[in-house]
Amino acid sequence: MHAYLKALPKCEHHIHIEGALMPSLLFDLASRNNITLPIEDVAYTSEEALLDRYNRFTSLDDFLGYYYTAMAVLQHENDFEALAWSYFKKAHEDGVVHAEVFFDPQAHLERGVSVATVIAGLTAGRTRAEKELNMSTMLICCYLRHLPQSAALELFDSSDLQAAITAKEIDGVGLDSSETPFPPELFKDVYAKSKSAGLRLTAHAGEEGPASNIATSLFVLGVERIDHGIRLADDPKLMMKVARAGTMLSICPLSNVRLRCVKSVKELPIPKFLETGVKFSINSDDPAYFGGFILDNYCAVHDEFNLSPQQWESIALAGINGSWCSSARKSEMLQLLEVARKALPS
Ligand code: ES4
Ligand code: ZN
Repeated sequence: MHAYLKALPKCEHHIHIEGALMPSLLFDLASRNNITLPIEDVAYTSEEALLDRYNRFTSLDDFLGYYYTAMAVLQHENDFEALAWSYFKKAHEDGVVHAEVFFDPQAHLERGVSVATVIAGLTAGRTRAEKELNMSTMLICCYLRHLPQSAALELFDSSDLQAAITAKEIDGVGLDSSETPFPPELFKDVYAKSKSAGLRLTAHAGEEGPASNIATSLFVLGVERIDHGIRLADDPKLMMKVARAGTMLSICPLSNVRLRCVKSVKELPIPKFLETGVKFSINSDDPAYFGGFILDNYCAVHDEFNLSPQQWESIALAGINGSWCSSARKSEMLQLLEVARKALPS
């Protein structure tokens, strides 16, 4: 089944490009860019020590500390291109045919790296992936919820972001970082502006926070997709509503385990979502930090729930239909799905 899962044409909708920064590239860029990582933290003494620390996150905030610290090594356009390319190469090996990639411009702006630099590097990586790997890719700009909405509005209004929107280098916006203290409704205005600019909308909700954050993301922010959303199962009425509307969740199993949102993959409401007809895709979130890329996440779900090939096909199909690419690209991916189905040993 693992070979079948690898061969399935997969769409990734929940990958933070900064979360794909493997310790090897992190140390490499630190030395190239003369960046000193915090010497008081023994985790930064070697790749093994760092990976070991990544294995022991106590919460979303504990992880976010490492995630924001590591970004210090990303300084130049080339660094962002190298990071994006390293992710696309690995995703391609895992059978990803379409990737919608998050990035956190505010976390780079704070360090004096311009939005134009970040987007130029990521766009170069995408161009290469589309040409050399035949992957379709999109870019989703995330607002950081631990910063005030005024900062998100400032980013939205900046000439760099406006230029990227005009150049169609950005396809949508998301909302990430620490969820519990910063509910979705705080970002109502910047979401309304983003929608008016023709951007697609999604938001992290129901990861560490309650199901009510899923409802406010849908009905106050007007998102068409929910990132994580595992707490949806706590509210059966809302779950039925989401199922009927066909709204897709982008679920990240290994992330949820590593950040202690659930004790194990077994606790994830995946069978319930399948039963109720809630659409979802399976994703890696921050693969450098959570012990696996997308295929590892597919395999972890299979090992726990032993899904049938038909169920896997329905998950891959939901991922294609829930993507933000053109219908022409969706048709190509549906054909690839048909090829994978025919190759399935009966
Ligand atoms: C994130 Cl796992 C997760 N949750 C919220 N915000 C994030 N940013 C990067 N990874
Ligand atoms: Zn995420």
